[in-house]
Amino acid sequence: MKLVKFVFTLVFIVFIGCSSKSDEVSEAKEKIESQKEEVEVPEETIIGTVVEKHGQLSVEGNHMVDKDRNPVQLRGMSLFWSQWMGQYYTKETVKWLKEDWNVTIIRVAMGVEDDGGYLTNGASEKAKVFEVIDAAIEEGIYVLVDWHSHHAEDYVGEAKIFFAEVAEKYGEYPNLIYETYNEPLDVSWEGVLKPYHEEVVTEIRKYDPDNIVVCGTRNWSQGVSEVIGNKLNDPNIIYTLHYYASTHKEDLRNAAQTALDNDVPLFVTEYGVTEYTGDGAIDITSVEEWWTFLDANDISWCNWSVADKEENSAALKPGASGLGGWQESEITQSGQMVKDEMLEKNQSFK
Ligand code: IDC
Repeated sequence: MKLVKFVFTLVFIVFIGCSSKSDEVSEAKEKIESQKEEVEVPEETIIGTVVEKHGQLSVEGNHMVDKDRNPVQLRGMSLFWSQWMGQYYTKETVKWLKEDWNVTIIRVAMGVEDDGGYLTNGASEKAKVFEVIDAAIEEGIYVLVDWHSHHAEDYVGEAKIFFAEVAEKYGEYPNLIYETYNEPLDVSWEGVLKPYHEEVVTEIRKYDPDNIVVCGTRNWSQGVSEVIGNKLNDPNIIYTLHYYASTHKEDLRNAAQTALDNDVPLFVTEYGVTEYTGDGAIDITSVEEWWTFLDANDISWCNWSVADKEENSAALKPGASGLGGWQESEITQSGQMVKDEMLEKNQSFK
């Protein structure tokens, strides 16, 4: 709307400038009023990008807020492990997901210790991840940079080098959100995870003072209760909650609610509509219960995953192109449910 107002002000000034007579001025005013009708933007479509609208994100209490300090909820897709599904780490996929699926955020999952990941193939994996970050900035969506590890405390040096490089290269863009550890196993928050995150956050903050960092919690990022009264000492940290709807239900939501009630902000950086294996049944009722809970608490989410693997959490059927353009026949049940949810609930940015 600001843009529209600005355009009319300009037109108005030009008219005033051309005429010194008051009747001409009032004629001009009438003309402006009549033109206003024609270019009014429909309420449901926002001109610009989601990042132009919300800008710099930060944390207030248990909420992620935008540049105007209003709570903001992002909904988007997670890419699959970078080393195993690199064909979707493209600018075309990012553009298609934004334009056709309404994503407001994309997650890159940098494989670390598993075969072919960052520890053995740093240069090629970084190139894929940077291509997606560049595309997200170009498209004006948020991008979550995930260190997709289950043992990151064993490689803290590598995590620091990687995140320092990302922060130095991209930290000035409000699009960036860091996820320092996808899913720790059964290791102590106090003794291992919190110190790990502190070390990595200190590196990030050397180059990027303010973008949000999301920190993984014990037991596949479900141990959010442990963070209560034991948060990191940085104002812009959110804590990770992961679930797979057919496996995890009310108990985990209750734990999440208790964390929120104790001022622990949460971000669902990954969830699936299937069982925790990434395959198995889709429990539609549970999927809906989770979405209702997340909406009620303005919790942002990314769905696992943009992949064409033969498993039920994959959004695409085998062979779907890495250049986007997917027809309905190439989208799985999971992909279609999640796409419909975003088309219904995310604002449309054109
Ligand atoms: C799964 C993939 C599966 C792959 C496996 C390897 O879906 O194809 O064989 O990784 O470990 C997570 C993880 C995510 C898992 C996913 C499903 O973050 O990497 O992907 N999941 O098991 N946490 C809970 C479930």
